Amino acid sequence: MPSNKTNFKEYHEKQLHALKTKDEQVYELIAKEYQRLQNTIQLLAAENQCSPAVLAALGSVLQNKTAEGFPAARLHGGCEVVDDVERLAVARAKEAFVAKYANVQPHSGTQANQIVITALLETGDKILSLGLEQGGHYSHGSHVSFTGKFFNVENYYVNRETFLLDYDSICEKAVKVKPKLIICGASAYSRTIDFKKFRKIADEVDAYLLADISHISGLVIASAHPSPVDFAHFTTTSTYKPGGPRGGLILMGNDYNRKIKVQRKDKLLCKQIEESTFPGVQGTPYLNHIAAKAVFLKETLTDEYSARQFKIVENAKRLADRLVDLGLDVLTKGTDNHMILVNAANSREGLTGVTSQKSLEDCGIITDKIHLPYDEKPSSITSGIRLGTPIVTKRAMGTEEMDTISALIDATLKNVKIVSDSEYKIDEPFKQQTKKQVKDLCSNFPIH
Ligand code: DSN
Repeated sequence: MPSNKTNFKEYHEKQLHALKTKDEQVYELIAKEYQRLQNTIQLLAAENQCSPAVLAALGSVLQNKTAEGFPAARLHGGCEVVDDVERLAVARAKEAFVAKYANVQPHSGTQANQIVITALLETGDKILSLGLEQGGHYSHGSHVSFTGKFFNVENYYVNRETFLLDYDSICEKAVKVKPKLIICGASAYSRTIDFKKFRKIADEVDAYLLADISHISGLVIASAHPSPVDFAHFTTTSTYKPGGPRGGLILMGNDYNRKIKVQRKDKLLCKQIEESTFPGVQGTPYLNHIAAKAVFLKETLTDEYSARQFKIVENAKRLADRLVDLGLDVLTKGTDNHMILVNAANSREGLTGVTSQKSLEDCGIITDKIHLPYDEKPSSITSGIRLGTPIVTKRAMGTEEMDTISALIDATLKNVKIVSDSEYKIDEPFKQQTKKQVKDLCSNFPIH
């Protein structure tokens, strides 16, 4: 291992060289993915681009350290450096989210949820959450996830006409179900979530409240969306969606000192969360990811990051407005966050989510098909597509580019020749011409 700064730099330069010389196949695939990103318009609401500094921390020697436990309470020796790394990440997470407690160890957003849920609930306890088909998430209670398998899950729904959360009906459902845990936060909801109302509902039925803000956590850091941290007992997020490394966080605000009864003894909730993390759900934390989270969280404290979060919302609003003007059926007619939900099936006779996603991808525009609330199509087909603006905004695209992108989407969806719910054809000259327009646009806004 190098012993001074010059050697340390050389050590990292050698990493890329080693990959190229030792495994050209993987090196070439990574290079190919880089080109794909540069030459296509990424509109995935659940994706972002982290900085080279975050990538450097991910690719560092910290990946090799085994350090089960928490700082100053590890099962392994040689942890003095990684203890400092983890303490730094915790301090920055607390600063970024204005939280009183932060746990930076979850390997993902799903594991952050798993840690909280298993810290609070016994098998068979009741959870009330937004169903996956309504815009929720697998880890909020889907029957195919651990939540649905081990807990008794009931769902609340968005309003059938407005597609908005209806807090009165959620409250009614909570009173009826009496859950031990209510989960709020969504993977497909484009309007502001009222976390204060959710807490009021949770208090009314004496339930814990978990706010999973994975999709909007960057906006929350910048105050471009209200924060749940002091309303929810627990706030969780994945760290890649707001622009950091893969991983998760658990945050606590006003309730961090609250106690829970475990085997008839009072225990601090945050202590219970730590035991649920290790040894409850995970083994050794990924120290390279924790270092990368620290680097990312420092970035979130800059004016540049904060301004970008507001621009993400501005771009999403513009894109949604233009799509509405062009005659597409945008759910709720717009957005308050980074996300736009389009009912493709309502926009053009015969179109489905999957044919929309695939035909757009053929032309270099990357989106997700999405099961919309009350969607009657199967989940492999769907009626909708979900768009998001974090990456195009990171590339410094703005209003003019949102107008260009909406026109390209509209033209592509009009050009598709529908064969069936899952099959379509698209004119080759149209495809080549659109791909070129996309590539030209992207070349003016490279990913750094
Ligand atoms: N994969 C994310 C999404 O698509 O929203 C959720 O984890």
